[in-house]
Parts: sequence; structure tokens; C-alpha cells
Amino acid sequence: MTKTSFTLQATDGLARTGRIDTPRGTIRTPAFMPVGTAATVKAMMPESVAATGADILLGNTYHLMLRPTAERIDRLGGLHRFMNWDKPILTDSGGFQVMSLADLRKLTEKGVTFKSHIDGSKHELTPERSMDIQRLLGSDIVMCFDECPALPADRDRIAESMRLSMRWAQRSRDAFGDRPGYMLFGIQQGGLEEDLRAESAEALRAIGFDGYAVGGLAVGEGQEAMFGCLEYAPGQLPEDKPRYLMGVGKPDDIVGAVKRGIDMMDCVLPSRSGRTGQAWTRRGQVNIKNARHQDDPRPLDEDCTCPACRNYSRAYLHHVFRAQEMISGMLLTWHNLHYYQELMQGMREAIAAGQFAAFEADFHALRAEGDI
Ligand code: PRF
Ligand code: ZN
Repeated sequence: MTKTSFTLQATDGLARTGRIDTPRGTIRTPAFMPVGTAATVKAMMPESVAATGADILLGNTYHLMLRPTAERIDRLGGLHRFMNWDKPILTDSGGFQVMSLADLRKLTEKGVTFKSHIDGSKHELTPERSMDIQRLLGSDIVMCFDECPALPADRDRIAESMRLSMRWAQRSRDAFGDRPGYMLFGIQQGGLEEDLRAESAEALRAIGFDGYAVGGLAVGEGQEAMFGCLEYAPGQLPEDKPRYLMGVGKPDDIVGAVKRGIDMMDCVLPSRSGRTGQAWTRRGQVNIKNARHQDDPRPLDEDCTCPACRNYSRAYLHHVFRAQEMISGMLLTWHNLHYYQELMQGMREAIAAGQFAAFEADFHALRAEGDI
């Protein structure tokens, strides 16, 4: 198969379930994408990431262009082969990471110049260069090059930035060209301003993309404001294409986003917090560092089927975290990714059965009971 497609299978309220088919495999939606920034999901073997139920990973243009470089990955057969992951990969386009990580950034109509956070070397990213890098990596889902202002920002700044991102979206589309088997996603901006979001959505629809991201959220506005924006933003985007909420989130953010019509998400949270001793369970957050776990023979979550919960006690997980043993990050990351994927699977089944409201009520009720 050289073609890609998105098929909506069921809806329940605004929540949707479906599938994205690509030559590298099917992505079941709503989908959560673990983050593999530097050609690895930290602390996990790729086969273990697949075992948690992930259909797709996220990679980063910014990190990979600096080290080991896109050209080197291309010479070595592309990112899938390089990191031993043969399912789909979505890559972010770099602008967002430049703004949060790089030094001495300079933004112009053409693009952005910056100094590497690794060695201070000077680089430039433009829509054209970002498309080139994501092609060299072999990314299955390519993101447009955009700019994302930190919130709060004044309306003029948000409007100006959004319009620049829309001009860059057209340049990204032109540079991407026609590549059967690969998808290009546009990114909506416009902060928390409904009319600017509408203008952005209209600009993207006029260009035409294989999927549409809601960008510019989860940048400091808080959950209530984010959900407020998600009341209208997904509905401004085409119904027959996947909608991707970038950089979200905590489990309750994810459930709330799916409820409002989002199909895909990514976040470092389950992997990053696994390395700092934080576990996410159906009963909420558990801090394995806490001394209350040191004599506890029970698993992290009695009902979880991941290796960390099947084979180890809380006492062991507490001990290896305190002793700074590498297996601590490995086990907690595995558990967290497994929990996130199980949450997605639960939502997909609930939507297909027309039971999303009951699923959401159970989700919140169990969390309200807390860890026991
Ligand atoms: N744009 C891009 N990547 C992103 C974002 C964005 O707005 C966000 C915002 N949450 C996360 N990652 N290109
Ligand atoms: Zn587990």
C-alpha cells in the first residue's frame, strides 16, 4: 500500500474513534504517541514500547538535526531503521523546540536562526529546511513548520504570529510536494482567541492537509482555559481528517481532549515522570519515592498487567528508585506508557460502544478514591 487514509469508525458525542492507515501500519485513534525525541523513548527498548500498545512514536526535527544530523540518519537508512522501530513515526517540525530550548534565537519571515543548546553551533530552520529534514528522517507524518507564542501574550502578538505560521504552512505544503504514503499535517494557532483560531483553520483548510493539529495550547494557560479553547477549535477543523492536540498531557487532559473531538496526542509526561519516580495509575498519581511504600509488598496497581506490576512490589520499586538503579526508570516508564495506552484503548472501546460518558464518569470516580 502506498496510500494513507483516515477512517472514522464511530462517534459518541464529539468523541471519535477510527484508524489512520499508512504503509508502515495502522494507527488506532484516539492515539497516544510516546515521545522518542533523540531516536529513543528514554529507558525503553522499541519492542517494549510496541508491547505497551503504541502504534506510533513522535520524533523531533530539532534534536535530530543537531545530533546525529538528518543527513547521517539518511545515510544509515532512515530513522526507523536507525532506532529499530518499524511502525509509523510522526516528527515535530522544530520551531517549537527552538523556542523552548535553543540559545540566541532570531525570528524573521524566512525562518529562525539559533545556537544549539548542545555545543553552541549556529543553525537555521525554515519551512523548506524542516520539510527536507523530516524527509531525510523518513518521517511518516510530517508537521508544518510553525511558531508557537508562549501564553499569556497580547492579541496583536498572537495574531501576527498565527499569520506568520499560516504563511509558513503554505511554504511547508509547497516544499513537501506530493509524496504518496506520507502525510503532512497543518498546525492551527491563534492562542485562546476564537476568531483567530477560525481564521487559522480557514487558512489551513484552503491549503489542504492530510491532518490538522491544534497547536499553541498547553503552554501555560491551564486546563480550564485549554478546555475552553477545545470547545470550538476542533470543530473548526475538517471532520474527515485526524485532529492532533500537540504536547498534551496528563491523563485527565487526554480524556477531556478526546471528549471534545481530538484524535491524537503526544506528551513526555509518562516517560519523563517515570524517570523521576512518578507513576500514573487509574487511581491517580503515585510518588514511589514516598517512604510509605518501603515495606509494601503489593504491586503499584493490582489490576495492571505491565511487567512492573506483575513482577515487582512497591517496596522494590521504591528501593531501586532510592538506590538510583537504572531499572527504576525502566519499570516506571513501562508502567506509565502501558497505563496511557490502556486508557486510550478504553476510550476507543467506549466510543465504539456509545459509552464514552460512562467511561469518563468511571475514570473520574476511581481517581477521586485515590491511591490505597
Ligand atoms: N507547535 C509545534 N509543536 C508543538 C506545539 C506547537 O504549537 C506545542 C504546543 N503545545 C507542542 N509541540 N510545532
Ligand atoms: Zn503497571
